[in-house]
Amino acid sequence: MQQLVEQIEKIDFQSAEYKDAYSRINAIVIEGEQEAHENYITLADLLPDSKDKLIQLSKMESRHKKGFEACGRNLKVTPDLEFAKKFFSGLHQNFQTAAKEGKVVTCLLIQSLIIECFAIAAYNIYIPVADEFARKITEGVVKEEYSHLNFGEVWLKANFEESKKELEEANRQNLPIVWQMLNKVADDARVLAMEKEALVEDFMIQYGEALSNIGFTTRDIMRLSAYGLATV
Ligand code: PL3
Ligand code: FE2
Ligand code: FE2
Repeated sequence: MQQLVEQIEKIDFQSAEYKDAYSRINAIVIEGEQEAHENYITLADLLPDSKDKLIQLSKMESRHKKGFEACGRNLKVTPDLEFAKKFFSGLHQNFQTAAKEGKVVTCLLIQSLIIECFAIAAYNIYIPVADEFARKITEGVVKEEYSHLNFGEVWLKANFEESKKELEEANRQNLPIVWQMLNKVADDARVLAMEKEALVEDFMIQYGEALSNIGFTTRDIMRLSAYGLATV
């Protein structure tokens, strides 16, 4: 704790180094919220029974995006959106392909499990080292992300047996992309006083819990949640 306090006191939110790293991380988060917004609209078409709920989630995502845009403006940082688009291209492409094929389970795994767990892990680690303005925004956002994760968990739990095989496959295809994304952001995250190890740990906890809530056994969870991690 004392270490964390000292670390936070040392952060200079206006240094050139901080602002440079923030221009990419802020863009990643803005782009992530935008992708999430679009993905929930697509999911609303794929799951007409949950349409209203999913449209509601997509609206929350645009609010999150606006919140993080304000965080960048507050620090006088211009987000590098081109970088962020590339950063998300792997998951973006896989989500689009799955949606075209009507693979709802894959779409839910990518958005409601992987992306939401990634966001929850990142936001939880960011909150204690954020500037005051961004901390308040991020605290509000992360609470809502749990409800998005919950939507995926509830649906996949209710359809567990018939989804299991597709979940395994989608996990195998998409989890290694998350580890690559973490690697790409690790240096910039460290400048913001966020450690890669903490991000990996928090992600594994969130994702493991989600898989457990859906109905996977501990043995399955160990295998699924670490898939591709050894290559990082
Ligand atoms: C879904 O609601 C939102 C998706 C956002 C994904 C964000 C991933 C963030 C990874 C970058 C790690 C540093 C985070 C810093 C937090 C401001
Ligand atoms: Fe969000
Ligand atoms: Fe979300």
